[in-house]
Amino acid sequence: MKTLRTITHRTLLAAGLAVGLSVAASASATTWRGWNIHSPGYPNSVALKHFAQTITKKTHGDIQATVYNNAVLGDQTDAIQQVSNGAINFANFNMSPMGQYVPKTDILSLPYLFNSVKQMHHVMDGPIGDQFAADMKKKGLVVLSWFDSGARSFYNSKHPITKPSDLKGMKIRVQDNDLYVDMVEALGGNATPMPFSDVYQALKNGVIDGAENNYPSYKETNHYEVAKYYSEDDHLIIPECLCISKISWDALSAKDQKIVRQAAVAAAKEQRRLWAKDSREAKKYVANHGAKINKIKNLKPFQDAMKPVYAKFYKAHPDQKALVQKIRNTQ
Ligand code: GTR
Repeated sequence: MKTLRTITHRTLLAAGLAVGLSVAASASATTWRGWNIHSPGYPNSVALKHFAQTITKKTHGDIQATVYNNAVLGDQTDAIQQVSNGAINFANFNMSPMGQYVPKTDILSLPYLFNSVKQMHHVMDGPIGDQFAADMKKKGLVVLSWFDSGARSFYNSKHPITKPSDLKGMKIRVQDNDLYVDMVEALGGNATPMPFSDVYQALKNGVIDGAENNYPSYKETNHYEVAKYYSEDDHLIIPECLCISKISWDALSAKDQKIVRQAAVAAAKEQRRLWAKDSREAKKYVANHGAKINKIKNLKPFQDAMKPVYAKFYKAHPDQKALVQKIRNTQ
């Protein structure tokens, strides 16, 4: 859970960074701060760094863009608001917590919505993705491109999961979105929403029994050390966005908007390429360092268990049923 100390610490740090930067930048240059949850070397971090460097280079230093890694500017939910209100200029966000801020994107957090990563890309790179971007723009976030984040599965410190009842009674960390609470409860577990950076300690201290994520994050966070059973149920294939604050975007000339957009498209291309490689390598790495991986062959019981999650979602958003169908029909 987010403590007051964490918020105060991060807010002060963010303010300090902002002051330091405005002193360092030349009088006429615009300083841009970018939020990133990951550590240097992670596929997203590498692509974001090149995005920032390209902008600085191609605007001949008129925009001095810098990425702040490891969520030092705040946790993801805070950062979404900060980009929206212009306190942070750009960011790479996972679409999971976005649903709380832009409800029309919540549909992306429905378990087993997509049947493959490839299909997710087709959807997000087409008119449906454009519609999500339009909804986000109304909330102050301009989507420039879509990143990959593979498929997420459950992992825990107790035993392998092969059927939904194996999750019974387990305390599972989820991201900040009510749909994930419904999802874990539908499987018989207890969902505990908490920021990404707190999960390792919580697993280590036994405050939670498990969490869920993709291989690159499972490796990056060292969660495999304290929750070694990784069971591939692929319950969530969720995209990520590279976005810029609408306030920053509107302040740009048409020429600079073109530079920024092109840099973002190139960043997504690079991120997806690095992602595919890193996912394979991360899986091998964790397996060689003690993780016990099992692929769940029969996903039907997991998919069937999600029926109440969908029913509740449709009750709250009857208009979204057609969109679910449209997404599923996009191959
Ligand atoms: C990662 C994702 C992060 C964050 C994290 C989490 O896979 O890239 O943006 O959403 O998962 O679980 O909090």
